Amino acid sequence: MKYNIIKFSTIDSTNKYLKEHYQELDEYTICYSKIQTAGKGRMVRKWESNEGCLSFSILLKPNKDNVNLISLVAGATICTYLNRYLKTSIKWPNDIMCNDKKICGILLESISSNKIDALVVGIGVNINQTSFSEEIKDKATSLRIETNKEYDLDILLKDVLDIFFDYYHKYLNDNYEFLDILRNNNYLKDKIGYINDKKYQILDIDELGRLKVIDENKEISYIYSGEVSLRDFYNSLH
Ligand code: BT5
Repeated sequence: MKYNIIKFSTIDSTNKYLKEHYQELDEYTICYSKIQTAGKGRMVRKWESNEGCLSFSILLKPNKDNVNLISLVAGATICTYLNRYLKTSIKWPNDIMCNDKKICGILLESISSNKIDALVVGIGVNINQTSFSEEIKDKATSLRIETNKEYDLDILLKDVLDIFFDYYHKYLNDNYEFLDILRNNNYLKDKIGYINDKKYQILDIDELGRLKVIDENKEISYIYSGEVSLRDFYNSLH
């Protein structure tokens, strides 16, 4: 698989860079930076990306519907990779968890006029950090904290990209093998969570990548996108 990596030592955000330059860049360009000074999370949230975080973004120009699934492709990729070293699971739709702490976050952004012109998949994986800011220190972890080892980020990036492009090309050919990874490593399974402030029990992830949930009246729904709050679960941990 041919791709091109543009490497920075410091940048504001690798997602922002690809969004600004997508017209002159080839599909499968990767933007990778040692440090991001303004790493983005979803909505207006921030992603802390000091040295030791593997922060990169992938430029895609797919000609396909259902592109939301690409963030699940990215989640399955990181879970597959990290599970070589430790047990991680996917908090649908795009957080990777280890010991009830977040080890990776994913941000899928699209650039569109009439149709989708390009997609940027941003991935931040905590690898060599030994500490986090006060704000997230109780809910973040890194591969190094969990395994007591240090890792070479350049080698790691290549291994992760190999897995990503394997799942991605299968997805382009309608092979949704990556969904098995999500189902078999489903952090939310059987937990009680809130979606838009409504309480559900989480059942599974279906063949379209949707979250299957059941409410207190035993009514089943399928959630396409959104966020699950596990506030009762986390309160019970502390
Ligand atoms: C995400 O947002 O988890 C998406 C993160 C995507 C980051 C990548 S890095 C490469 C690319 N370039 C970018 O600018 N972004 C992408 P969200 O689900 O909204 O989670 C954000 C929340 O996670 C924050 O409000 C914090 O609570 C927490 N958080 C921030 N930094 C963290 C870190 N390093 N580790 C664990 N949790 C963190």
